[in-house]
Amino acid sequence: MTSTSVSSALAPYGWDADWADAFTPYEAEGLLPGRVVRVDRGQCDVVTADGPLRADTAFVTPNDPMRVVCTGDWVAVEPGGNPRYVRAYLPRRTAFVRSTSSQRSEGQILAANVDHAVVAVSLAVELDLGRIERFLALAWESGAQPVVVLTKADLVPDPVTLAHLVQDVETTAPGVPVLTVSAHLDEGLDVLTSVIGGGTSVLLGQSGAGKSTLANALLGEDVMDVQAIRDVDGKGRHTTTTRNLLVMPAGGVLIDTPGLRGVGLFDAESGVGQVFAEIEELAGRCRFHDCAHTSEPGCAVLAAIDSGELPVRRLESYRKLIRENQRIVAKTDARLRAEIRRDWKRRGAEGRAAMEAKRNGWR
Ligand SMILES: Nc1nc2c(ncn2[C@@H]2O[C@H](COP(=O)(O)OP(=O)(O)OP(=O)(O)O)[C@@H](O)[C@H]2O)c(=O)[nH]1
Ligand SMILES: [Mg+2]
Ligand SMILES: [Zn+2]
Repeated sequence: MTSTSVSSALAPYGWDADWADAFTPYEAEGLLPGRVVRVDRGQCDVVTADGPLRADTAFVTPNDPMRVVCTGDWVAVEPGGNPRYVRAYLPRRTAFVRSTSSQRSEGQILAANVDHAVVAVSLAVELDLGRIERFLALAWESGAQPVVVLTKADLVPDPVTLAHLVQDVETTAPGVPVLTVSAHLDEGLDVLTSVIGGGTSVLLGQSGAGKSTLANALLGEDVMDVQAIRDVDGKGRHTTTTRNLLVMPAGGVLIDTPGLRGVGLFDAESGVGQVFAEIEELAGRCRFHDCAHTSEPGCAVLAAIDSGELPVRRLESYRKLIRENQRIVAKTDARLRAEIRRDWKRRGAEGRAAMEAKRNGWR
């Protein structure tokens, strides 16, 4: 297998010169490069230039939830063997991590090497701005560019109502594009197609938000399972159970994920800061640099609340997420956190600059 045929086979999956560079030492060992399209219980499906194959992850997953190979990872796989093992994964550029619901707060990596974190929010149910903020904090923290997609727009036929909902989400998500789509009416899909056309995107959101329906609509064929939910109560049934990575016909790669009931923050301080960028900006103008924005004189945050510029809900939500994050950080082993972040933190900043440039292009 020559490197040219490897790159032409894997380019649609996002393989580029930097990945090829990172892979060089493994190539010398005769290992195959591939991208993980699905993981389940110690096994993963990997797409390689030789075609799809199944490999065992025991070799790279030593009982540590943070070192688990996940969908989107680029890996070095043994060319044969039964079982065939994944021998290493390449340093991640980005990773979407949440804390697990367990009492011992551990991180769980949901997707790796993602450029756009697409948060799907159903318009069939009342908007939960706090939940959107939570998803966005993790999305920013991942190093990917967040995008909010309001799904099932056909259920809000009144354009004025729809515009208000979009505006509510926009004020909740500074710096984040907010799109509306209807998979059923085939509306808004073209804009989303162009957003996800470059790089890898992950679809995140609650069960029943319409992620798989959207993935199918973008793909133009029914690959992901979709299940009718009980009317419009928004309670999905967790139809998608494993993450799946799909190559889109117009370019780009899309990872569908199973709906998340809760997304706990995991060491997401800078992500929280980005979600509440306007509050952090205001805080910079408070008279005291350690202002707690409670009753201090010269507090720019309180002034913005008084003038109606900043909703009280936003400030409360900001405080809540900051506190939650501090609790998680206090409970988690510092070495482990450092390890998780090491790989993609620096690259995330570079990636964001590039994506910002691109975003300005299509907006
Ligand atoms: N009215 C309307 N319903 C939609 C639309 N897109 C999806 N739905 C419905 O929403 C329900 C859930 O859709 P899914 O695509 O399975 O949701 P999901 O986010 O993948 O759910 P999980 O896999 O459980 O996380 C299904 O009944 C879909 O038919 C849409 O554009 N309009
Ligand atoms: Mg699904
Ligand atoms: Zn203040």
